[in-house]
Amino acid sequence: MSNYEQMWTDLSMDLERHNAALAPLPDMYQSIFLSQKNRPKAMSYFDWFVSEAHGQRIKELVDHRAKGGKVFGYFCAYIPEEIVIAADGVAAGLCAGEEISISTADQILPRNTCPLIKSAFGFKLERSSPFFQSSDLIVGETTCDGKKKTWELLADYAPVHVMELPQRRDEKDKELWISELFAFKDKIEEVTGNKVTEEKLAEAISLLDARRAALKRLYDLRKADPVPISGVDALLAPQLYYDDDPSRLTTNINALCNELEIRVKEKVGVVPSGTPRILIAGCPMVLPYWKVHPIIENRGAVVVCEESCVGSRLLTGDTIVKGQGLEAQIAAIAERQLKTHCACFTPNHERIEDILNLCWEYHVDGVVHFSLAFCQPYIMEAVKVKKALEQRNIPMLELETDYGEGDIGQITTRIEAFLEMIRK
Ligand code: BJ8
Repeated sequence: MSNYEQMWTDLSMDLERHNAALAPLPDMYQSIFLSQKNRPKAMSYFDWFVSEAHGQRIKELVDHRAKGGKVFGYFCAYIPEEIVIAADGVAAGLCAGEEISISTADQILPRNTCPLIKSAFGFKLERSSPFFQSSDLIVGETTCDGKKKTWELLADYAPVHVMELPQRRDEKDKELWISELFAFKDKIEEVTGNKVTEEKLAEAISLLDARRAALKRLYDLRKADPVPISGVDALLAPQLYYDDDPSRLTTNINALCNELEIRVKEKVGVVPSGTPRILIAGCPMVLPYWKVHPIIENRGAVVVCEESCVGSRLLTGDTIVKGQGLEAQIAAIAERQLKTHCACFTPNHERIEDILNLCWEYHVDGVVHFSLAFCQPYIMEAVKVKKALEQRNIPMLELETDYGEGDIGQITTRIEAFLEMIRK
């Protein structure tokens, strides 16, 4: 990584803070990922990407900008990457998954703010994220209250564009979202100086449909018993979704799936058939947040699916364009996106149905509902999720946690008790 110090300096980064953020990762990666037995060979690409996320990937963004291209930093599955790509821009998921920057954010943000928001805000404040430092524009959205108010504060430190995401899914809400997509297109055209044409948008739509299809293939393979890949390895694919080059990631997810298909055919699993199968539902686990999966998987269970925006909520299918022109394309993007059932919507019975379906499709023995601390939408929606699961006799463990290590002992004890109960 030291080869990149000049690049990070040129991005006006605080190298000391950045090095402190990176320092624990190699050991953590070794103990969580590389020490696993029987890993698919194709995971080597994911290992490479994680090791080069702040190196080679940032160099790609720097090179893109040197040629006049623009980079758009974002956090949410609702940000339409298709439009960015159609204007020859790059969308880059911003750093928001580490505890180290939280103390900096705490100097400004209220204590009861979720760690995802605090981590991101702190990274921007202390200039320790190369993704933030490479972004020409940060794209926010009106989802939870914490994010909504953070964009206002963040605008003092970087240019921000906020998309107004409706909180319901009626016709008038869909119209509002379509108008927001058009406003976003105008903004992207203004920043890049490039026109979003029907041809370019069609290309971008098929590029991202292909990436979604590859991820769906991977998730479908996790339905097998025995399951051919550990949950923690599989989690890397949706984590990279926000940061990697879409075409390269699609190729590498498909290469992984080719290998897993052989395993499934030959009934080769990472754990024996009959191992308790866990669905994790709730808040996104953004790179490099790997706190919960290893606790579950080191205790004789396996995570077979994540119902999350770093998981199955990305699997909204193909973008079905009915008709000609940008209007039809943008309406199709909106239609597809609104299948992402975020807890910021109300009512949100669709998400409960999704979770029930996933339990059935993935032959799940128990659900761990994962909420980040102070995330009102997911913490409150857990009440309804639990009730629906109880009616179907599916056990659920409710976890509310943060990015720190302070509660690992307590979480481990609760997960052990939960798995014990499932095994009886
Ligand atoms: S579409 S889930 S990616 S908003 S954890 S910041 S909700 S207080 S992340 Fe999300 Fe888009 Fe929805 Fe998906 Fe707020 Fe909760 Fe924090 Fe959250």
